[in-house]
Amino acid sequence: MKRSVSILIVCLFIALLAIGGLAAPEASAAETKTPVSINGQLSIKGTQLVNRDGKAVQLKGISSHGLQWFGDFVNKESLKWLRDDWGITVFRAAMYTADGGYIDNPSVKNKVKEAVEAAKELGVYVIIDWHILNDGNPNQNKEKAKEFFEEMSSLYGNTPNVIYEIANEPNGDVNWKRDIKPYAEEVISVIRKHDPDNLIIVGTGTWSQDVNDAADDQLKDANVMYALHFYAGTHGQFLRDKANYALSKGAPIFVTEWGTSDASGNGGVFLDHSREWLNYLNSKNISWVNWNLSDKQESSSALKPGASKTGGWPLSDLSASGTFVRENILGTKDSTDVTVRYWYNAKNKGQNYDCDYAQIGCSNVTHKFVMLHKPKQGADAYMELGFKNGTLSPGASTGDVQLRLHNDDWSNYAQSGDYSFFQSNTFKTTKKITLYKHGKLIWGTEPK
Ligand code: DCB
Repeated sequence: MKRSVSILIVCLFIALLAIGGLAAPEASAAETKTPVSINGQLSIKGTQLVNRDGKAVQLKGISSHGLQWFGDFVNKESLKWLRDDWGITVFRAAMYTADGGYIDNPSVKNKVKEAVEAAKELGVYVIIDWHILNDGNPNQNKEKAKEFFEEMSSLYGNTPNVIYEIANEPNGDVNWKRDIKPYAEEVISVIRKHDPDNLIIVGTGTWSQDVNDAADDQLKDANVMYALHFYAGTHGQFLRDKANYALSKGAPIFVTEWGTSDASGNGGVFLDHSREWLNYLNSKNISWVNWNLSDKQESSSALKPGASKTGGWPLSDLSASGTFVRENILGTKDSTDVTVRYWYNAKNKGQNYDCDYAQIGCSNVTHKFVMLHKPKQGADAYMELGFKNGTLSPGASTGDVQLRLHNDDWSNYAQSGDYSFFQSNTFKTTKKITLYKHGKLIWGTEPK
């Protein structure tokens, strides 16, 4: 008897290689090749972020939650894990100013320094975020901001890793021309005394949605970008229209914060809307940072409550948001080398493969059989599929792939005990068929 195997791969992970996608460190050369060693000093060309060679780069990463509450998740170990297992190229240290943050508790600044030191050692970019929120007018604590950025730029002015974000989300009765721009000019001039070239990102009105206002009245500095923030459950096409307008006026945009949730940080998650946004950002090569790295019980948090504070997270410790964000950081590193494993018992018999039908064409599906030296639960072998000549956009599907396997001697399989086997006439999502990117597990659970 032959066995039939049908696999439909809905692939969130594999996006087209965006022009100028950021090269990722290779595992074998992790000591020497890092996002910063590859790209060096960043700057702006037109509206595009570019590396030291003038090549377009798109940074992707995650933000801390408020450091005064969830600072424990920010350390060298967690950042290393995020670099190596998630593929982040940028990390954001969100230092709230109000709500028990820096103004009342200046020592939270030490967490920022710890994050920057870790980022330097690990070769990732790091955003120092002056996280105004309830204090919606940045002028409220302008002198404190100048003092803070004076110190940061003195310390890190010649470190290419550092990016300054000088006003997270102006909101309330604030206006670009009257309030935000004059504030930015003062803070920028303080930073530029010590740091001539690192990026400075300036928040915009309405919780950093009014990039159109900034675009109409831009700052003079050559390496300034404007913050655009969105929450997928709340903000849609109207906000992408504002972004398009800003770009058309030559204003560079950096999404230093976005969430899969609604604008409260909770609700949802809204993954279809998130996908629409990420497709848009990727199409424009706009860098992005997701909110947030914490285990808070709210949907925008990447980790489930109680997750480790020092990385090492198994996929089962990631929330729906964290899973989605990791996949979208990893998946767009590049478009090649996706493999799938079907785990089963071959009992040392020679294995044969036939492809009956694949929507993408059987000739584009490759296979190999791998016998395990040490059998696992429900598997002494796996069949690995690979794919040729194609890419999948996030959310796209390979379509149906129908295969048959048979033993050399045509004997029966006892397939009910096989790890990846499930009895079903229709497609179902299974975590027991595993998916890999460059040999690294990105979906499912391997047998023990
Ligand atoms: C921004 C803030 C960020 C906030 C998220 C989600 O605020 F920059 O600090 O994070 O977006 O609201 C949330 C945390 C919660 C925490 C709360 C207060 O996830 O755990 O309790 O901050 O510290 C936005 C963004 C957009 C809009 C409103 C806010 N909006 N907001 O479009 O209306 O009011 O915080």
